[in-house]
Amino acid sequence: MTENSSSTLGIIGLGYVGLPLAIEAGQAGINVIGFDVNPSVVKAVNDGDSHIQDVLSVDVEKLRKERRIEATSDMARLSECDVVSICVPTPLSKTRDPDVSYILAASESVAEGLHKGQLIVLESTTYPGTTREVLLPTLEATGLKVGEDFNLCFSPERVDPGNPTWHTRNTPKVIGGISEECTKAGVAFYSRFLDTLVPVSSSEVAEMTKILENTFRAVNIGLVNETALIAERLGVDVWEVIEAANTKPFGFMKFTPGPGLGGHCIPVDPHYLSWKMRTLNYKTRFIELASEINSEMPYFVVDKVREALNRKKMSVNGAKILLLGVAYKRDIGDVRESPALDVLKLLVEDGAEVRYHDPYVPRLDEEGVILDCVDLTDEALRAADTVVILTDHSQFDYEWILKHSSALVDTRHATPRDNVGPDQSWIVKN
Ligand code: SAJ
Repeated sequence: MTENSSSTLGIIGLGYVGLPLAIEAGQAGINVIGFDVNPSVVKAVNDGDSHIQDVLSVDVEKLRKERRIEATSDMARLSECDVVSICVPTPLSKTRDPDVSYILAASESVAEGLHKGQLIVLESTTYPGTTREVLLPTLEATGLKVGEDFNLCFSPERVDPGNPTWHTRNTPKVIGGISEECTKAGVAFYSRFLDTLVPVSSSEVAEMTKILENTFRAVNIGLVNETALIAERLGVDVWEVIEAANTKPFGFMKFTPGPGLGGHCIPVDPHYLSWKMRTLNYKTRFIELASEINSEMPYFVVDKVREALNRKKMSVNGAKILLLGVAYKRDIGDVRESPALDVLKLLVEDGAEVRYHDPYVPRLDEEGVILDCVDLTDEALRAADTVVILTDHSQFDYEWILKHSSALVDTRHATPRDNVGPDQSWIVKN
């Protein structure tokens, strides 16, 4: 089933993981049916439009015209697919526990249409054991047997939104099955349109690989944020320290401090492992500590704003503050878990009049924050009692921003500065 070119790939979830995967498979001559519960996403794909920043509409339209790709909300059509890739969100619940409801819903839909010869692959980041403990029972409840009637694997997505170099096709793809037969089927299929496959011995190894990758980032970002808090107290410029450490040609990997940890992966995924280990009576100390420090950074930024205003004999209450960048990282428009939202809420709570400009975010409507983007003009900069750089978008003219701001807090070391004195580590002008 995975050998002939007529095979059909079903992708559940046409987000920043599912849509790029659909394009790569379609361009390799595989027929793709995209499944999404969001009618506007389904319509966009069927109109030949892309709703994902890293995917060009022209690529969607070309595949649509070639009848290589279509989208639907009708999950019954999963039975038409030889391979199904599940790319649904894995958020945290309100109590910071894994919310695998999307994975459950998807696996139930897959089970309804499960038939002999199908390959099912879970790509959503989750705790080790999910594929075997959650998906497998749901699928085998149909009476079909894994490894004989169908194959089941885990293969973590490794999409880095906005990355100009690494894309779905050229990023090595780890894949681990419930059995060796499953892994072989997964490798055979994905090798048809991805450059490098990395088979591992089980779905748990593949699940754990992804969690390690993202925990590695969360912990190192936590380390560098704590280094910033330490440097502050020692009167040392943390950015100078990091640049100097980064000259070490081996054994060091540069991370930079910032306003906090954003995105729907790094702040979230490690907590899937924490939760799993709590059920096994083990405390994942590095994950908890990193989360504690990373969550402290928005408060640190607000303290810097307060300090900048204080130097002008002003209080936060009543101050006009302009935030530059609200996306969780540069050159994208995603605001999920963005620390900018925490900074904004804290400043508003203290009575500040907050406005924002972000070229990628025309309107903020997230976590109870509703604001329209203001134009970035020299008047807007001058009108602010303090300007705060929260996201270092490449298109900002930092010299011009520095020139027209009466006070400037830079949380990303984006503005050119002549001296690297510790008092300029964060407040670069006031
Ligand atoms: N951040 C820092 N300091 C750093 C690096 C990042 O404060 O040195 C912040 C960012 O500003 C952002 C957050 O951490 O708010 C996450 O940044 P990220 O660069 O990890 O970006 P994500 O979450 O979009 O994508 C990551 C992928 N990024 C990289 O590998 C560079 C990758 O780990 C995963 O493929 C992806 O999460 C995922 O989907 O799991």
